[in-house]
Amino acid sequence: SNISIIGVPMDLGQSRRGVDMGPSAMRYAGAVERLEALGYKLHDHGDISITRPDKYETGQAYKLKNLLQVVEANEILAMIIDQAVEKGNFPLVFGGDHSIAIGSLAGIAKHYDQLGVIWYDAHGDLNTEETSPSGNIHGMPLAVSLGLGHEKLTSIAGYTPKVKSENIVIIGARSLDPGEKELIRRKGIQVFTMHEVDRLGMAIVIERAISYLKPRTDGVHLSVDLDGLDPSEAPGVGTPVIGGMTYRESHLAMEMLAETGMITSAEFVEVNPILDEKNKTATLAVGLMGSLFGEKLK
Ligand code: DIR
Ligand code: MN
Ligand code: MN
Ligand code: MN
Repeated sequence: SNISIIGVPMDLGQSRRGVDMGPSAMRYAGAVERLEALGYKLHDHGDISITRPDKYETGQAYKLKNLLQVVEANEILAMIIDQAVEKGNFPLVFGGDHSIAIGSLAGIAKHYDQLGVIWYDAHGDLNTEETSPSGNIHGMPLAVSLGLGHEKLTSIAGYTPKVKSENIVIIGARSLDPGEKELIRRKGIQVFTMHEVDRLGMAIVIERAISYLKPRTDGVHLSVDLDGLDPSEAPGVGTPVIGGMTYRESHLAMEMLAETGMITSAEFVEVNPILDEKNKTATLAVGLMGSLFGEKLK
């Protein structure tokens, strides 16, 4: 089968520069060769071009940082992904900060009646303009995809919502803002925090995620924020949170998902080579891609 790779070299959805280099760091770490070695045919769409905000612009026009540039990038990404899915390819997106999940889901979700989402992240990314403590759009993509938040974001690709709250599973959360917790409770979103990962073990967490999503979805998008892993193993991220998932737990998760064959698209985001140690985090991400695409099964 075919994989469409799309790089999104954008760091405008958060405040620390450097995640815009994520796609080249993952390519440099051998992503394309790794997947080709597994027998996939790769279509590398290259990186989409990002409009830099005018640095002489006086003040922010919106509370949300770089809103117009983030919207533009996500509209383009959604279009490219839409075409990739149309062709029957597996879309694999290299971020970029996590705000690019807005465009990924916008491009994918129109092809499914019940798209599932697995959100592997230290954070919930469920903030809206009202609840966000930072104004950073990378803390909002899951809320936006549920149809909540700024209209310029929710209307990307011309329809809303992209996903339903009952089709979402969050894994690895350990830093949730008050508004996010409220939304999780109100919508009954399935969350396996680090407490559940510790208590149940990753194998059972993934088994439960699979048995929850399998009967209710017709495709599942996997969104991997590298800050879901512990910063000791994935130091090259903008917003590290202590106490994360290990290298081994993460590989187990990817391998178990590979066995089910239920993942239909994926993205790896928030790799920041400037904060990294010798490209360790991008290399880790590429290893996880190997497991997700069935290295163990070959
Ligand atoms: C925080 C941080 N919840 C915010 N979010 C991050 O700014 O909304 N997401 N780092 O990945
Ligand atoms: Mn995130
Ligand atoms: Mn749909
Ligand atoms: Mn995160």
